[in-house]
Amino acid sequence: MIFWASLFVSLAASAGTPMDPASVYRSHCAACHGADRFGAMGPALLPESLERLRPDALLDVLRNGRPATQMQGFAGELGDATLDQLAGWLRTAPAGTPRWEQADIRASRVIYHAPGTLADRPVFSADPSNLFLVVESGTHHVTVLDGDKLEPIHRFRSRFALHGGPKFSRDGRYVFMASRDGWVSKYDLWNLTLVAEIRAGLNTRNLAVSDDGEWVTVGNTLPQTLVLLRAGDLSLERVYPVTGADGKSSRVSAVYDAAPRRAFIAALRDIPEVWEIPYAGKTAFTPRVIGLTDVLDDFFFDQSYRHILGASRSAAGQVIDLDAGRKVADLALTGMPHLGSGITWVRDGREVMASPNLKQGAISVIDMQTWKTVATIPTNGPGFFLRSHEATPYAWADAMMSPKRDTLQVIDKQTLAVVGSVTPSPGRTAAHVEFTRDGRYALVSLMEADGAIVVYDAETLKEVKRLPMDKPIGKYNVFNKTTRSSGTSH
Ligand code: DHE
Repeated sequence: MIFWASLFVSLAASAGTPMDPASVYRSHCAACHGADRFGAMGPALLPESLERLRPDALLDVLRNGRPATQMQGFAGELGDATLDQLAGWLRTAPAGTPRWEQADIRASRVIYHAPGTLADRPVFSADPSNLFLVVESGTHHVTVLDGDKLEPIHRFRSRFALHGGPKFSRDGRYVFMASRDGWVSKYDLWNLTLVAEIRAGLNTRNLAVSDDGEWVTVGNTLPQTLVLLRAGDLSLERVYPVTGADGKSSRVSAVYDAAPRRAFIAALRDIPEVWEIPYAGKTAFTPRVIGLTDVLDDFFFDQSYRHILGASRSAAGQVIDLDAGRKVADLALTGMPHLGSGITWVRDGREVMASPNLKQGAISVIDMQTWKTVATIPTNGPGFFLRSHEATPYAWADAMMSPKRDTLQVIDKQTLAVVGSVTPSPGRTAAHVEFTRDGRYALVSLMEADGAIVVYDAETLKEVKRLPMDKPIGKYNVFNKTTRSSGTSH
């Protein structure tokens, strides 16, 4: 019966009469992407999940499939009109609001190794504190790299579309990764194996791990929740509906661990509030709500985690004093500063923060005492990431949102002049730098399907090595992340 229905849909659709997209979905997509479009073997197909895919890119996948995945193309089977309609339908919300309740979260949890069942020392000889995790987005894999030998020691499949920085436990043994589809994976780097996974939401921004290693908080956009998990076995502790003082609910912009405050800080996208959720002491887990005059789409903490430098997509930035619970200064920023990629260093005895800009070829440098912009460094074009290390005099900036997306510029942190550049592969996107533990080498992602991690000598800017990778995006050094290096994100 199902066969005949599906055959009928296929014949009619390929004959040029556009078919009802809901029935096409049921007959052609549901088996892999779930009857509810929440994802199964394939990723979720909800408007939130498809936000990042351009219309022509979505149609291309529907027509031609995705190489090296189970996703087949339907161009031979379904006509253009049907595929157009299907693409449009996938971008509309399902009839009822998608729900992902506590019971769904709990039921999704998979334990691969119970706590206490794996060896308490690394199963390899490489220095565990100088490992890198490289997220390869091509076919969704993660490579573990020995940061001394600059060689891969392991590679494993990840959930679909990991995004945001993986977060390490303080001792560097465990790493927690979030996928855009809401999956949280806990990986044991010493034993090179997955420990547990849970689906905390249907569409997730990022996650944070508490400094004491006890808690993981996940910030979601669908449903609009913050989810608190026990870090040990990823069991669910609590779900916070993200609802503001006026009853309006909000997507989460991002959640971070503010270690010196022993608290998670969540910025919200749709309501002008910041939530501080303490994880130690008498008021543990009860959010303290700080009202703002504008929402925060993107933000940066100073090294003490007392101040947030935040920006909304529509307006200039603001500085929020978390102790005082209010805005203390405006930031003179234009374009779309990517504060989340900001870094700090000391220049002329004063701490400065620098942020790339997603809309302008400029790096803004801000004095962390006066909050004034002390310089705007012109670059090749709008870029995503800025990186440095305590042991190098340079900061590296990409221009991946511009025609010069193949080149990274190297900026002297004292003179603020561009003093060099690298172009790993002309015409091909290169971005996101992370340094080895000692700051001697800079690793750059050549973000292409047949891409690479290109290793540069951080002093001479000469290429040292090229490690082939499948569309590598971010890479994360255990030491730099766990010691909260001021040259990288935390
Ligand atoms: Fe990201 C981190 C938001 C698009 C690659 N990105 C983050 C974080 C946030 C964020 C809030 C910090 C999370 C953390 O570390 O816990 N990113 C956003 C956006 O709002 C934006 C512009 C639109 C969106 O689709 O969500 C966006 N990001 C992208 C991309 O298109 C990138 C280049 C490719 C991809 O994989 O999606 C991308 N984002 C990254 C990377 C990090 C990241 C590699 C981690 C940087 C780090 O070194 O810590």
